[in-house]
Amino acid sequence: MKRTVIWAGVFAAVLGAGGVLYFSQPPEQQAVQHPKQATAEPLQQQQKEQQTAESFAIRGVIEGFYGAPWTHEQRLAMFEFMSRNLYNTYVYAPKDDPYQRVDWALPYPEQQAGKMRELIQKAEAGRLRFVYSISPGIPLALPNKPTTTEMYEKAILFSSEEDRKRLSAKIAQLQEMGVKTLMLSFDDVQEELKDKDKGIYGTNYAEAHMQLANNLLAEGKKKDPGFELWFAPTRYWGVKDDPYWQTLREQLDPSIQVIWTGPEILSKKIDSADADKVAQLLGRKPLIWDNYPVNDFTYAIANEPQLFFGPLEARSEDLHKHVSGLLANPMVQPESSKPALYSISKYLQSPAAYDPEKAYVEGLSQLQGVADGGLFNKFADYSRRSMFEEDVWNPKFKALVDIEDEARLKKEFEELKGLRGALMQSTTNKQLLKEIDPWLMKLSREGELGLLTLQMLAAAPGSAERAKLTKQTQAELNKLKGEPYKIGEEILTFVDLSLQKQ
Ligand code: LTM
Repeated sequence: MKRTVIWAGVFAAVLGAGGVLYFSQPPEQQAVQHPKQATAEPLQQQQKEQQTAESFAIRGVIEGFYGAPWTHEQRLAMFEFMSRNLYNTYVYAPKDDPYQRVDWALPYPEQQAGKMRELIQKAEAGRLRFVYSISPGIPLALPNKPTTTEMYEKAILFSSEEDRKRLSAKIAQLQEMGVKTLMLSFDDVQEELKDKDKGIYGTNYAEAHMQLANNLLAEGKKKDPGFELWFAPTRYWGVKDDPYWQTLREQLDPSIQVIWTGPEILSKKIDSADADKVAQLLGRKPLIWDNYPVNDFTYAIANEPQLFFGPLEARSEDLHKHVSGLLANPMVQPESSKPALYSISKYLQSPAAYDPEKAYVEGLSQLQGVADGGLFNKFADYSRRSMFEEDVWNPKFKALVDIEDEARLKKEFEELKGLRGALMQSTTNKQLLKEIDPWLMKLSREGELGLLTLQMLAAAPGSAERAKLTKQTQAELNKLKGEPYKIGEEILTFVDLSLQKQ
């Protein structure tokens, strides 16, 4: 299979922790149990208590994006958020942390090991299973990041005893730090082996992957019988069989969880029928790696950075019965990810009762340090475009345009113009403000452009005034269209349409 780089096709239960618990109450009363104070009970036992027949068994967040990894403090804040919202799994997989990818063979120096230990302890105290992902393959080249000779040389040589020992030593260090579940990740690695390995495995790199995974599972279990291995295959999307999947289902130990991103890498829709087909092909229920609300590709591929505030959509309401769980890959911006992650937590707790719009509104209201929710919602309402709805308009704005309510449009644009200043004054969540600032600036300028457009429309057709304002509006529109941060596209479309009314 030939694959063009990146995030491959973009261009182109457990019942894990011990099984689902069925309660005797009717489903509507089967609310997922809220976390108690950490107790001496083992984590798996505590997690079982939060499980119902109506929820996904694994409810996770995977820090799996390209770009600056979250800081230690951001992760701790995310753990609190996750525990509050009944997630039970966090996967450490930042693509740009060298220790988990390019420098997989290097042990953590003592200071970083200390931080990692703290992270693992805090996760467990919050009833979160901590999963560490390690990715020793040859990284795939990205549009802005070629695979260098150094990266190639550092990648694992599967047939080298020395390399296998270095990997085992790294995993032993992780186990000593408290890692009980390891994810061996071969997503976004090259689909070929180093020359020396080719002599042993030929071109069947899948076989090399499976053997390594099975050996690591056996080794890990020797140290800790409770050790689990998860696996990110090189072919991690789609619903059709493929030689890699064939090797996987024939050779990979059946206890190993295998991740799948759905029919696509960025899947607009994930349904139970597809999950069933994939379960057959993988020889086990897949563990969904859901690429929402991740936004790394908006930087690297589209070069139009975008924030995704909208709720999760288009996942089947009985999907929890067909997969082992779901891990959401968030945005580079941790605070801004929380509204979408809130919606995902609602879906994971009770997919049949999930209401995206309700979850969207609630998710925004849960943001900490936002004194004026109305102002923030105004911002978020212009950040609703995503793979789910690529051309959707903010419905409140659309209503004003449809009824041609000039006075209210003017008010809206005035509010947008002043939005940045108003939010800066009323919001104490500085991290959130810092994250959204480039988009906030653009939206405020779109507000100004909206006002200019109304002025233009008010000038008499054919007049010199109208001609002057038209020129100014067009120039400002071109400028804003040329700027990378993407928000409020519907305003730009409105301006475009207004210019055509000459
Ligand atoms: O999705 C997977 C398994 N791998 C990568 C992610 O690391 C990346 O964040 C997303 C979105 O760009 N796409 C991938 O292919």
